[in-house]
Amino acid sequence: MLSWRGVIDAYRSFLPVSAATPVVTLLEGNTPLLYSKYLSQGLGEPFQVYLKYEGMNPTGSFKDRGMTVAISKALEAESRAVLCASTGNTSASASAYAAKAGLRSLVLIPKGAVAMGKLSQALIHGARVAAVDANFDVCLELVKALAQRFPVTVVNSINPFRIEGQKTCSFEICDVLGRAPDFQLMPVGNAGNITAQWKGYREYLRYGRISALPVMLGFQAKGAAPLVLGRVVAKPKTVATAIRIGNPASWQGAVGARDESRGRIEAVRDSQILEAYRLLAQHEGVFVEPASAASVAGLLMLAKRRYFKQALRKARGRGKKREPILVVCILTGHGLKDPERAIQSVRPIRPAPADLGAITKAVGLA
Ligand code: AN7
Repeated sequence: MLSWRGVIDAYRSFLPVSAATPVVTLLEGNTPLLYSKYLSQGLGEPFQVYLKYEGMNPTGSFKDRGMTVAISKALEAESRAVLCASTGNTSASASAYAAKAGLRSLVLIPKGAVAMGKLSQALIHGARVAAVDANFDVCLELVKALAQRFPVTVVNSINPFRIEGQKTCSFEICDVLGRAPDFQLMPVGNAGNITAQWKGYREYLRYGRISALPVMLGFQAKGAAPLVLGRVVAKPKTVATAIRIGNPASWQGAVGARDESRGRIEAVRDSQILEAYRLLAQHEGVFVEPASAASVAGLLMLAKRRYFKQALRKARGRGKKREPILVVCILTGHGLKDPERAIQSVRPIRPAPADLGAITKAVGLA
């Protein structure tokens, strides 16, 4: 088998690159698509649930797919510095790819609201990080203002090359399944990813790689759900810091994906997010960050409301054959990004003296 050489190499004909583009890659993409027996059994026949584990990308999140394209194009354009606002993962990815490309990386983060793992990545990759006394949405406005005054390349998803790269996630899903899933579930924050993946599916349809499109189901945290409410949220709140965003940049893209696919964007409570977070770790052996668990929280919520049964009945009514119903949940980021949250989310560790009786009790054997 030929070795994997990153998403630009794998999907070059779908991406805005030429022979002149210097490819900056950390061999992102080609992430696992895991079959979940537990979640499949929960939905029942003929549903099959798969988990697209994007935390397995080089910097631990899906952002790397967009960043390889954005940084390669920045280098091609002879940019010297890249700039982003971030709830963490974008800054981690931008800083790593900028380091590889020899570009400076400048980062604005909302002070006190970025998980430690992500912050450590931006810092160790050499970014100049400003912790701003404001939320993500304000940071993104400041980034736009800086970019008007200085010759820096913005690598937030308002940079169209980010969207182009991120659509490769849907390509991979189709390539592995042999068709598009019937339903795709994903967290939504700044809404670049749902915009990108919907674009990917539509392109695969246009080029005849698939013959039908998925229903797109996006999930925001209840305290940060502007797309569900239909209005900007001034003070977004959620334990899922990655998606603590009140005014998504790709608002129209998300609404387009929802409406064109006859999907939904719904809100899940923090308690549902944390329940799905533990479930994935304890039943699937998959450690994700809280924001990523929103897709599985959404799956469980919609299943409880019998949403999938209704959709199935409608599909069958349209005369579809008796074949499996494929459901894909995107797990956007790795759990190691936010180890503090993991430790707070389970039973505390038991201290014990080095004594056989005491440790027998401590590990629950007596
Ligand atoms: C793990 O890093 O916005 O809806 O600045 O890190 O495309 O924004 C991160 C977002 C989901 C939401 N899951 O994706 C940032 C940032 C994880 C994330 C999202 C993010 P979008």
